[in-house]
Amino acid sequence: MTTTKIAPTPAELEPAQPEQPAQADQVEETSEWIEAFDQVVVEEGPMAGAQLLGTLTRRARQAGVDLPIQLNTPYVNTIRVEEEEPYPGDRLIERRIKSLVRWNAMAMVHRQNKKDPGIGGHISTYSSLATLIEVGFNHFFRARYGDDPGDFLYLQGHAAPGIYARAFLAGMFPQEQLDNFRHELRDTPGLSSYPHPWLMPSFWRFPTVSMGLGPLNSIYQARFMRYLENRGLIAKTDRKIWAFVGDGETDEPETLGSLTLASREKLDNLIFVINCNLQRLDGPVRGNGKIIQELEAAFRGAGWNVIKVIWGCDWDELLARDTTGLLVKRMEECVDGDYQSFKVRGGSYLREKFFGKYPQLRELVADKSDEELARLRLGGHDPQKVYNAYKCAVEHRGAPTVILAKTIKGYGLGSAEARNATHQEKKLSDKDLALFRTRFDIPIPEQAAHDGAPYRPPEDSLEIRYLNQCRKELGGYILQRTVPKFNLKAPELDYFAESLAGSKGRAVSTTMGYVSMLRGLLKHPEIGKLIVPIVPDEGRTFGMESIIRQVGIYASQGQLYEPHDQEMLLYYREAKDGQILEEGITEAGSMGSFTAAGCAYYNYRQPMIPFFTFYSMFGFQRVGDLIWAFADARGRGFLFGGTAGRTTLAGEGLQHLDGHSHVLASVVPTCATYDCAYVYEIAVIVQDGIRRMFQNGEDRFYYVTVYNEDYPMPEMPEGVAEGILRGIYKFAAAPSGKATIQLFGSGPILNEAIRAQQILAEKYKVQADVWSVTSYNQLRRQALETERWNRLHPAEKEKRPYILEALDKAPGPIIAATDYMKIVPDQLAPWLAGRLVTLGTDGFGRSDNRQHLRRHFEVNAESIVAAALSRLVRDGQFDARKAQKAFQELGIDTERIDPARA
Ligand SMILES: Cc1ncc(C[n+]2csc(CCOP(=O)(O)OP(=O)(O)O)c2C)c(N)n1
Ligand SMILES: [Mg+2]
Repeated sequence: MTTTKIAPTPAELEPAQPEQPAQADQVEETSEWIEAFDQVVVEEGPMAGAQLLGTLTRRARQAGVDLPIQLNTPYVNTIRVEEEEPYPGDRLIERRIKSLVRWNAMAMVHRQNKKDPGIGGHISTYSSLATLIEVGFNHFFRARYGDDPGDFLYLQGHAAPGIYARAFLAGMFPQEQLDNFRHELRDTPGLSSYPHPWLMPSFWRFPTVSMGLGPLNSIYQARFMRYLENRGLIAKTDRKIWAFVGDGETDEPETLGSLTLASREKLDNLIFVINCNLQRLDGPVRGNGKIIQELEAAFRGAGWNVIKVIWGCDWDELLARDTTGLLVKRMEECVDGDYQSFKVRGGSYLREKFFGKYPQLRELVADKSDEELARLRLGGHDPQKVYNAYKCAVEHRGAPTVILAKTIKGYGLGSAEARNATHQEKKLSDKDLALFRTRFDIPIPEQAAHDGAPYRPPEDSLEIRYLNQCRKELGGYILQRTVPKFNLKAPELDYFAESLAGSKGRAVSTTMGYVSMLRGLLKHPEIGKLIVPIVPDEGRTFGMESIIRQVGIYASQGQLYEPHDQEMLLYYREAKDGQILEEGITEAGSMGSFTAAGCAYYNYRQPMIPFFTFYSMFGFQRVGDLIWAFADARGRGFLFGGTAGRTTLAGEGLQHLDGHSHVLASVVPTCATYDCAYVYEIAVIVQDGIRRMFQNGEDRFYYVTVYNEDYPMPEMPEGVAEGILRGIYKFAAAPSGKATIQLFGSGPILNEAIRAQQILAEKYKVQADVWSVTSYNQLRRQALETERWNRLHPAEKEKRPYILEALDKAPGPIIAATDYMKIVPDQLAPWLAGRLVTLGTDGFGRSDNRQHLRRHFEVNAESIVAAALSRLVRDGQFDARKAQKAFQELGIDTERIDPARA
């Protein structure tokens, strides 16, 4: 049997030189080995070839041969031409549709910038992405699986114009809306710059424009889909998550940081498509290397199925005709910076610099004109190649797939094509517009082309009918966000009776109280199964062992080992239908799960109630952008910041003591923030939160801080529920009933305020009321709202903000003490003019115990008393010398360094 040739052997490439016999022998020997190998592959198939190599590799390692780990394949397409299937669609019509989408996407940005210079937008990203998107829309992206919404699309944010242009062709937007791209605040609806569910709630589902968040969230989404399936909450379907990612975007640690989760969990419902146009904003992604090869190694190393789509069909013929192997060699020699120059400088340059390096290659293209060379198509622009890659990806089982598709940034944009500055192009010159119109056959008059007029063929045109028919076959138009009506009823407050009853004198922490409340919620007959507890390797820190035992940790493979602590009551239980998502040490990944769960009500039409509990210092500070995107996505759920406070977490120090997460949380418009002193406060907030988010369907979420200081939890006093929710209630009136001063406290510092109340009364005959302020932020928001109304309605009776309503006639100065920065209470300064004195924990944390930390930061009872007396002195209500004496009694060092600077 004769062997079919796979590629030339070294002997053929480098004929033996008679003067170097040793080297010649080697070349000869290598060629024999290769021929033998080829024979195995041809006669027994590729699997046999792989096995043989595997055996040889093991043998070599045993023999001490130091083999480099090889994660790269040659710089050619992964799918061989012989394996390709013919394209199932009508290429001509699809090209027409794609051209129209291209035109409208470009024209939308061009026109808007002509009309409103500087309004911005991007044209070069979508132009590189068009084929990758169009093949998907026409043949792959499923809109529905039975009653469930279909595939999920995470799209490169700045490719939005192309997505809008397609929606326009599909008849989803009228032309006026297209005319209002980046003009959202006009009389008629506009289009947001990027994918923002908050701004376009019936269109976008996944905010992606902050680079890296889309890929990360898509991985955790794919995992969460499996979680819901394995827990029997949704049907198992063949649904896919498609994440379109920029090659520059892969520089973000979030993009590549969780790849191994996807392979470990065998997420074959996940497909990454990386648009390798070799450029980012400023210039080449890897001018001196090859981003596709780098990513191939990274993804293969992480266990992904990698499909490279580098060369279009035009190159197949060249590769087939090249019997020297020099073409692949040349492809591998060139770096991305070269490839960019080949594109920018055109056909003759390509001939000289690429093919011209070897006479055999120059000869290979001798029959082609420079124009033909310039047009040799890349894989990512070739529907045939893209279709086959998608097909393989969709059919691949047991691992996620990444498609690395080589494209050209600014494809078709004339002089902007592939140039370093292309990312920032907003307008085309008249010449380029004319070229574009001709190249893509846009049937509009020249003047209209110069103005960037949109074009949509008639409804009964071939193009529109084809486009709609494809979508119909795939279940309908996919870019829609709809929110079903749910029949979910929040548990009544009675359900939380245990949390409301107090601890009967036992010293417990709010964290313990919260965890036991969560345990109760998990047992609730209706909503228990909807709760998704998420922890980033801090379960024990928060005392969650009992929950681990109760509902188990989600593990897609179940528990394959016998846990060493199996005999113990609270053993480490992993289960296929486990409910807890124990994410390991990744707050970002946990946010990915929180986002998937918090948006499940529309993505899966199955409301889920996530409780993500984390070290408060590693929340907003570390993953603030993911939280911002969660808000954009209209996510619902509870963030619990544990080990909170700058003085309550003893011993840990500067990087752990959180005195500012409430400042950071306050910036997110849909985040209601609460700093709780007692467990009943948490219960009231959680009960109401479930009611508002999941029963009433409000787009909001919660940030609640809980602490690890143990103290007795009081029973909930009568009539305080509304105050807890709105942000303030009187906790303890002055002993005499007639206060001259008000003390505000939050979290564990409320106890310091209570102690201060006693000291003031007993030692200095000053009567104070004590208030628990659960949320300065909520109070401020309500006050701002009231103030705005007053401002806009000067003729109407002025309304009073809730903070003033709540204080009513409570007299005297207010000393507000918090375990957070002073800016937190200071949010209320505009309404408490002249009355507010704030004590907070500005400055870096220290390692010490609570007593010393509170003295250092001046938030202990003694400091509160001192602040109260000092203020009374200034108001002429207390004798200055007595105050000074009091300072001494209280141990206040008046000359020590300001902790804010210490
Ligand atoms: C976190 C973040 N940093 C910076 C940006 C600004 N930005 C928008 S697009 C872009 C370049 C994107 O390059 P690439 O991912 O390769 O996408 P391409 O446009 O080339 O397809 C940058 C830096 C951003 N959107 N998000
Ligand atoms: Mg790029």
